[in-house]
Amino acid sequence: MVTHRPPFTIHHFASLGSTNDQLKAMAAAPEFTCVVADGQTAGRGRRERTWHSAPGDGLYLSILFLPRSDTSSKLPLTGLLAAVAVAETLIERGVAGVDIKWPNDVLVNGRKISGVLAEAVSAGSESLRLVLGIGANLNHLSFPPELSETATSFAIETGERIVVEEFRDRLLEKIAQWYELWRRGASALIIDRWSRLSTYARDQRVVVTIEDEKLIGVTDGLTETGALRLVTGGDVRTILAGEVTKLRKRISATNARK
Ligand code: BT5
Repeated sequence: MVTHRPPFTIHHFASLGSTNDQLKAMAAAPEFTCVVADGQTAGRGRRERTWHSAPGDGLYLSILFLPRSDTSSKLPLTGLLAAVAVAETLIERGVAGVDIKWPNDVLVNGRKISGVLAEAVSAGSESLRLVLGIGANLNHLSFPPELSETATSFAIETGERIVVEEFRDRLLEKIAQWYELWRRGASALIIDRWSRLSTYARDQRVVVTIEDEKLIGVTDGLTETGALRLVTGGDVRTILAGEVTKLRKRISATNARK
């Protein structure tokens, strides 16, 4: 079934392996094509991790963007803006305790409710093909044992159910607004909004795991391309990719430099 929600055209499926894979296979799809499935049998996270995709309970959505190829250094900001849009939609629907963990995880009271998988699939001469996949736990009342301590859902947090399409459409409106700002080069606005929504942005003691390396430091904001600045000892490291975990209490990055 195809639904139009300008600028988006949504292709709905009852079940797919992965909405990202389906959209990638639609080679001639125009910008703003979306793929949504009620359930996924092979939902993917980053680095070939799996995304638990219980049928009917969550939003499993992929969006195609065709940004100009000279914007490639700013591509990480599209993941950040997706997380911002998810966080805003949750807050608007009355969810308390919403946070964003760098770069794109949305948490509620410390548990993950949404994740983003951004994949740049090919570089043409003038535009890139970017598939932005978003998974959000909405009406789940429980999770498999391996996620029971770390995952949450809209229903668990609020005690209420939400119509998946209603959440999807509001989220898409917000993504369209933020993407338009991104396209116009308003990176600072996105970073500012992200930083206001995230307790990880500044003065947070964290351990960052990059492959086999572990860095302990204090967060000190994002660069203009969305990388995380980490103060470790006297150095400031720019983290492009890695797993961030909070360590106890917050201290100021200024003190961490001393
Ligand atoms: C992500 O990866 O968080 C990106 C998830 C993107 C899923 C969407 S659904 C639509 C589209 N189609 C796809 O195939 N994927 C996208 P990552 O940061 O690597 O986190 C994955 C980890 O989160 C797993 O290893 C689990 O620990 C945990 N996890 C898996 N499923 C979860 C869920 N439903 N809720 C909370 N945590 C989950």
